[in-house]
Amino acid sequence: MTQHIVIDPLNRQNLIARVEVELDGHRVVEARIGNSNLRGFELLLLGRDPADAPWFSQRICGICSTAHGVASAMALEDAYGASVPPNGLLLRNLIFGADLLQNHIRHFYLLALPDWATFPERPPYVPRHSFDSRFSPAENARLLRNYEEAIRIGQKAHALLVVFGTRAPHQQAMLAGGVATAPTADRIMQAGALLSDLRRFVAEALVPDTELLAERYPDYFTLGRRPVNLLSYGMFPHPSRPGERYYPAGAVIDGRREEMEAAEIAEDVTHAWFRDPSPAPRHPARGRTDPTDDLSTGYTFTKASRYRSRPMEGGPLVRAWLRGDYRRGVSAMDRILTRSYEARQVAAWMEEWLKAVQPGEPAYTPPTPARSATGAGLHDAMRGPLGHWVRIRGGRIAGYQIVTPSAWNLSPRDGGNRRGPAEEALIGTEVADPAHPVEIMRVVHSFDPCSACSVHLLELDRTRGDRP
Ligand code: NFE
Ligand code: MG
Repeated sequence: MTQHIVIDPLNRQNLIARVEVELDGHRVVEARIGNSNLRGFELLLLGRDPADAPWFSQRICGICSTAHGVASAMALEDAYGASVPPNGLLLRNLIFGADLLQNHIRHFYLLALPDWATFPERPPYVPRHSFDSRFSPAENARLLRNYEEAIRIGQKAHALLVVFGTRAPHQQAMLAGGVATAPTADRIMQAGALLSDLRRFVAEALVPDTELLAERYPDYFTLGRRPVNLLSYGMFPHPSRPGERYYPAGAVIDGRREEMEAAEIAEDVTHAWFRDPSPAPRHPARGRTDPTDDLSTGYTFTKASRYRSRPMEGGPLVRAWLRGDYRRGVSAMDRILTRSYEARQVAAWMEEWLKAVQPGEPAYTPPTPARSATGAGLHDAMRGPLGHWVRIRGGRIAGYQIVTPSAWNLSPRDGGNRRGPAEEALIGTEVADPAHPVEIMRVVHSFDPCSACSVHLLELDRTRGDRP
């Protein structure tokens, strides 16, 4: 007998995605992830000055906003043939690195840990699912203490971002051509003090707490598995070796590593609420955003992003895999572990970058804007590959397409009826108690899903049955 379960919302932040599964007995045999939020940013950028793109596109999200600042500035640099001085690349890496630490710390403690540890029976922790809590009372108490500390440390990560980024979220310092803040000695010292607090928390709390979780729940190295189809655009440009990134770009197809070919990226709208006269998937440089209010077919506002026609997973596990740092497996626990290891690695690199910054040297080279040009900015965000594609005509934006990590990880089925990565990962999951399907939440949350945080342009009326 099959049973239908809906988890809505599926997240502890931006409550706009839902997951539906079919259980055969206790086993997941079908999964669909839907996103009822229309990301209208691609439309509202049309006709604007290209220099607006980094400011506007960062508003897509309150948690990963800096990633959009980076990708958007890079798309304009590509369009203008502009370069960034080494100081600018270092400051950009530092600003983005601070935001990455903020994301990874908050995800583990605030967004994921309530799926595993026992929290007090009082607000803001209620209501909560009952589940198999396997920590001793002393371990549980330590996790809850670190949860509270993570709130303070997350603020320090934002404070670090602000040193060179000027504000958080939605920093204002990154432009096409570099970073507008001067790397003065006092700013470098201030950043160094904040970074050392963050490094200590990552080393003494985040990493050991994640390893404790992995030790208590080793079955999650089996749950949430999917085919080894992985994608990264790379992350953190090297300040003096052009083209090189600390995390390299690459693709893994059925377990085999290959070069990342941007021409192989395409979006399919067969099961998404968009119109397209052509049934073939489109490369984002030729992408369209034409939403429909006909919800009778499809189940999401997320387009199905594909690489060589395959659903590809992105995120810290993929970056560690491509760098050769970690290849244990592709499961829920591998995703969770590598996210914490990545925080440790990035914090260590940030210390190197901070030492390499040259006070007094420029961090910005003004670009010469082109009246007519196209450009692409491909750089991983915290959760996976992030691409911005811009087309400029008459000095104005004539086309803008964005493909986010969560569009990769939470993508729906495509024209070939192939599921997206998180949907694939859910198939086969054993749910002990269908009234409390915590296993499904743990698997989906291992991707750190985010379906557009801060701006909702569309409000569906649930009373009219507008939900899928
Ligand atoms: Ni709103 Fe994001 C990241 C981007 S995923 S968190 O990482 O880009 O949609
Ligand atoms: Mg898009």
